[in-house]
Amino acid sequence: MFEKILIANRGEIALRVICACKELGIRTVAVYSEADRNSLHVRFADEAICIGPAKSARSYLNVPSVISAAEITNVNAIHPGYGFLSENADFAEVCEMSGIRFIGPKPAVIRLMGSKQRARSAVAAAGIPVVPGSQGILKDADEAIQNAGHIGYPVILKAVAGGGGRGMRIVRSAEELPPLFQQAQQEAAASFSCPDMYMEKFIAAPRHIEFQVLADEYGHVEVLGERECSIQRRHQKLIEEAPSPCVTPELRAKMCDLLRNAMREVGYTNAGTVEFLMDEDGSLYFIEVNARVQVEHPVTEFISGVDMVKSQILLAAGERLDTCVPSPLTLRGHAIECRVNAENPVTYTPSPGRITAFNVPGCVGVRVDTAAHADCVIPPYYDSLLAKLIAYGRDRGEAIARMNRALEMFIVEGVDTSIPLHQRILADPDFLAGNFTTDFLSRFAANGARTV
Ligand code: MV4
Repeated sequence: MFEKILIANRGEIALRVICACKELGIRTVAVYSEADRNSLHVRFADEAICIGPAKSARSYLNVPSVISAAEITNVNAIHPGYGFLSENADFAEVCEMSGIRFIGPKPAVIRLMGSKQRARSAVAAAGIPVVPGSQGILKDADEAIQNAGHIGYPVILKAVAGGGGRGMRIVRSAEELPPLFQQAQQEAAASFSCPDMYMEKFIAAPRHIEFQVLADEYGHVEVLGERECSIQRRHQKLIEEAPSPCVTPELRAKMCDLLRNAMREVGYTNAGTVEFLMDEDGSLYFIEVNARVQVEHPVTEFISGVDMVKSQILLAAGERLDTCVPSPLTLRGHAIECRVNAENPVTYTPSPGRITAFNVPGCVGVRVDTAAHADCVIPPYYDSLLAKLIAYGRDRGEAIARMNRALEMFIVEGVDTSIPLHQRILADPDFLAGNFTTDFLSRFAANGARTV
């Protein structure tokens, strides 16, 4: 087992990884930017090293700085958390070349999943249903028009290196394709230094459902069920739950079976998430794989009883899957996560600043993952996630009741937060009925329900 791990991240996820290390008896090294000098991850790690100025490009994203910190402190492994360097195949490769285990999939698999087009063909070849679309990279607008003719409009152009919705364009006819193709290419080149495009049939108002995978290095794969992530805006999730209210036990069993085989075939190891869109008929179509632990992993931890971050560490150290996941695996109850952001509730713009009062709710079935505390400062340089509030119950109703109670007892003063928005969503009849798609929040806002 590893003796010492460096955590290449900040905020709540850095604390989450420190917790897992402490329980495994592993010593920890925190890295921090000049803006995070007084953060809790610095306080709770056994050692801490400053890796640069506030801007993440010069600190948390700076590969030489992170690797130097790892070498100076002589760690055995690096946990990248989510965001930052977590899906950077080059970084994972540099770690391995420096004799430091990267806690995640192998560099070649991270690279495969980073190309949305290659990932799509790999999982399709392994038996996973994908959205009907183009094969390979689209050479130019003419080739795109040809493909769209076969697929049928509307189609969606996507950046091969994409993610987060950038470099995407919906196309409704051949006439409007050439300018949209050019725009999408330009955006992709600017955002990802790669202009390559592919195309899929556009699924209008889908649900976003993702399956959690854990795999060891000996061909064992387990799927810890799915999460429902349709409550989002501008590609930022706001509420996630497990299980999804619209996945039947039969569909879940079928998908888990398909995914166990497919992920073994592509050589996937460690933790990963396979994202699907569900159309109005209830069919699931693969869109991409996230080769990291996700923000919303606690809802899966609640229903599975599996500590996913501990599992990541054990699997990276070469342990077998059965040391992490009980066999047979049982999924039980229902969990919901509200992402409490430091943001203006009307404009959704970040609301950094000093927290003057802070009360964290608790009681049965409630978990709060946060690095914030009274009198701490939320810096403007990073994402606006202030806390993750997660509630568990025997069923969805009990989880929602506990979440409502916890939101009421969550006091944050000094910065604006999304707590009031969460309270309104949790009172919405469509949300309560489990009746929503990825456009729920934009409709919610348009209905005037957002006025504070
Ligand atoms: C789609 C789609 C409709 N049809 N693909 C957005 C981000 C990227 N990860 C995939 N995305 C989408 N791909 C097809 N073929 C609609 C979206 C999409 C979306 C997906 C998941 C969650 C929220 C979304 C919001 C807008 C668009």
